[in-house]
Amino acid sequence: MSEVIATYRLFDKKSQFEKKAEGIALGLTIGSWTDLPQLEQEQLKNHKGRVVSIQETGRETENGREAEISIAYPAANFSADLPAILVTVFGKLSLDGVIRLIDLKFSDTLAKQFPGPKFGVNGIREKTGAFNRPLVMSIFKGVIGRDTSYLEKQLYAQLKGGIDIVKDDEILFDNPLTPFEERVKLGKRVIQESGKKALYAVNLTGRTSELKEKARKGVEMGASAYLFNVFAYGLDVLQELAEDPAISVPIMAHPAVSGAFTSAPFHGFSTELVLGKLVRMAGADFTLFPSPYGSVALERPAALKTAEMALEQSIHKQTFPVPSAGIHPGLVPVLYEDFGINSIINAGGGVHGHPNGAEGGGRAFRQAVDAVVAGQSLEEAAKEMEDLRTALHLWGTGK
Ligand code: 1AE
Repeated sequence: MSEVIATYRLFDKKSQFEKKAEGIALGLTIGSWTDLPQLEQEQLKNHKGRVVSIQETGRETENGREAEISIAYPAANFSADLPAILVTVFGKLSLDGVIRLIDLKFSDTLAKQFPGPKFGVNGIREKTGAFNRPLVMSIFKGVIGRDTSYLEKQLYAQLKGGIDIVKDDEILFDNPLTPFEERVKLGKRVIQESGKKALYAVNLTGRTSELKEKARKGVEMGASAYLFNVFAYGLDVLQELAEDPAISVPIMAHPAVSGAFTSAPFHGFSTELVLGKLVRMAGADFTLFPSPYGSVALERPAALKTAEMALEQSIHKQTFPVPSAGIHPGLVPVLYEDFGINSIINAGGGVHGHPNGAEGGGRAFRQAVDAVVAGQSLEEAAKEMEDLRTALHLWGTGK
């Protein structure tokens, strides 16, 4: 049967989890807060939610005992889109006390209705020509208030330093000094002139109704990738973009705003569900999320699970995990150990803050990556590599 199984973490002072689970299974499908005498058997059979499992975790909190409960919702109840599914499984329920949605499992027939990434990990490796190592990505910093000549200089420097992918900062919107179209044209020209197989992810911004047309036009003008603030717009907007055959470039999902509904421990959505599983289903080729050790840190288990969900076996292509924020070359060994070869090392300040500029910053990252992949310590590699040595001197090594 086509269905989605939602797993929740919830609490009860009296441990009446069966009653609670049955209440949710009925209340979010054919029931209400009070008995409905007119309910028909046929309705019950085809549309009622089903309690799949109830597991007490043994943890006791001020909210009562903790349990994880799973409920299956028949696909017959909703249209095959994320807005309908999220409202079904966590609509009013998200407002109803201490409860967190930690996972959604989609039956294959339902999952097939979602696009997944157009390119995925393998496609991005093909596009950048970077194999057998984590990729290196950098973020334009200090661009607001500057014009395209600054952007151009910085882009050259980053590519010369060996960066595989450059992205706009998520806070760079369409503006008179660096308009979207100019950034697209400049990116195409500079990448061509550099002779590299790099990508430049331009921030796709503006009103929702204008995004598709803007993205299509950008592709015609030579855009090689897009950054997208998916949580300010909604997952379905990402899906619309990803499904459009004319928007034939990779899309990078930025986590901005997601903390508003993932950060509270007992409410909202789990980080891994949103930043790992759902952005992948909706079509993101990359998912950015805070690493466990940078300036905006995510708890390590959540960061690891996010990467796991982006890469795990599924009918969809893999989404590249991009643990980010406050990353410098000294963190490359721990990033490699935690996230492995199929991940992207991403830095803004850690590239542009390098004393040898963005070019030296890019080189320092590439030197760090080459060292860890070869099983060499950063200290050892730094003896020969000046840019890496400078970076380690400035920011140190480790967490
Ligand atoms: C979690 C996203 C990180 C991001 O977008 C960003 O701009 C990071 O900048 P840095 O590396 O912390 O300077």
